[in-house]
Amino acid sequence: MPSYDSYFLMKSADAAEFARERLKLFPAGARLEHAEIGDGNLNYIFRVWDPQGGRSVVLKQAGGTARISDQFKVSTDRTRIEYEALRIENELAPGMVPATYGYDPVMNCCAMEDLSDHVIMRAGLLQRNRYPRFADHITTFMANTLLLTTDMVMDHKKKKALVGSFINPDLCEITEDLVYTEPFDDLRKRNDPFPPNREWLERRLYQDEALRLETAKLKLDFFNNAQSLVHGDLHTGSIFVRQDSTKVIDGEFSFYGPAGYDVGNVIANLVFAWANADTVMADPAARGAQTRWLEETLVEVVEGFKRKWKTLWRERVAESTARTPGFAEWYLWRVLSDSAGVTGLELCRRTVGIAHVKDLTSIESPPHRVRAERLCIDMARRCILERDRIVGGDDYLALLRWAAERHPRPA
Ligand code: SR1
Ligand code: MG
Repeated sequence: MPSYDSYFLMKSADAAEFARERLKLFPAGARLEHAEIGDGNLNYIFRVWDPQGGRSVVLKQAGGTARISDQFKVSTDRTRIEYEALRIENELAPGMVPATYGYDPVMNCCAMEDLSDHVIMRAGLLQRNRYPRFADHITTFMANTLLLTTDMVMDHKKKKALVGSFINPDLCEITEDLVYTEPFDDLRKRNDPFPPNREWLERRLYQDEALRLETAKLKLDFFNNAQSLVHGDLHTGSIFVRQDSTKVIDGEFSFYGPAGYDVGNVIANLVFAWANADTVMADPAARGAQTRWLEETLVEVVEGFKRKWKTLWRERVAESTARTPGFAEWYLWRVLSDSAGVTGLELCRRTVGIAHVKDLTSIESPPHRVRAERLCIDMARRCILERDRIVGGDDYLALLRWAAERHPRPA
């Protein structure tokens, strides 16, 4: 039996024993079942359950390189960061993240609630499910975690201490490279465009100097703007859903950064779901119902976020200078502009870069995938270039409709 006194990458049997013997999550002698269930880019995820007692837990362990590629050397400290972020998020937005059961700094492993009764939102959307509570839940999560961790609300020294404990250089570097740099300059030659779109993407992304200038400005903001404790990877693969429940997972990218980073990720991933549904669904009535729900959700994500942000601002902001007339409006406008910019960045990087989304890659017919990708990219470009004017849900809807019309569905 391993002692768990020095780090090694566990198999699922080790994880079961670790949960029982080290974390004491099961009675001594419990006969546990176990499986490795991870399919993400970075970590190893184990489900451990006790068929007799009925309890089940999930363990997440970090390895020294990413699962997607050994090129990414990533500090195992990310598990501590995720664990601490989960505890803060559970305080600020109760019930919107899995409960935590323990963290072990030697094995770089944390234990949390098993959410097997939920599905990953991206998969659920690709099965054409709809989640009526999602917009309400995710806007509560974002408004609460993003505004309540700023200097506008927090004691400034406590906030600075949090900034320090969430310094996350390796994971930020992944984002700086994959989101802010390589979609617009394939300097490491690791982009992975869909071949029929390769030249079109090169012209649209690598050869447009005005676009590249704006992405450089956005990257500066990501480097420097320690505004809020952001989740840092809030796409639909990081969200578990049920009809009545939403749970945000996978917080290892958390750090103090621009609040708009999370909002833009949610918006962009709803656009991917829309592009898939509008391109792939053959039956007009079913397609209309799915795309309408996605449009309403997108609008409500933006408008609900603004509404909840403004309410919280009135109730919770303590910084005296924030009461200066015009400041509250200016501050929210900056967050919305960043959100629009990040929406564009996320749409670009998931299309051209190494870390794709199934919404696009699962489209089997080449002309259909070409169409879905092009509409995402044309919308993305305007989100980046015109971000200061994109302030409401209807602005996104207008851009989505404009891009879809430019690229009609293939017959
Ligand atoms: C090397 S990790 C690639 C991507 O997977 C994660 O989920 C993040 O989105 C990251 O950019
Ligand atoms: Mg993830």
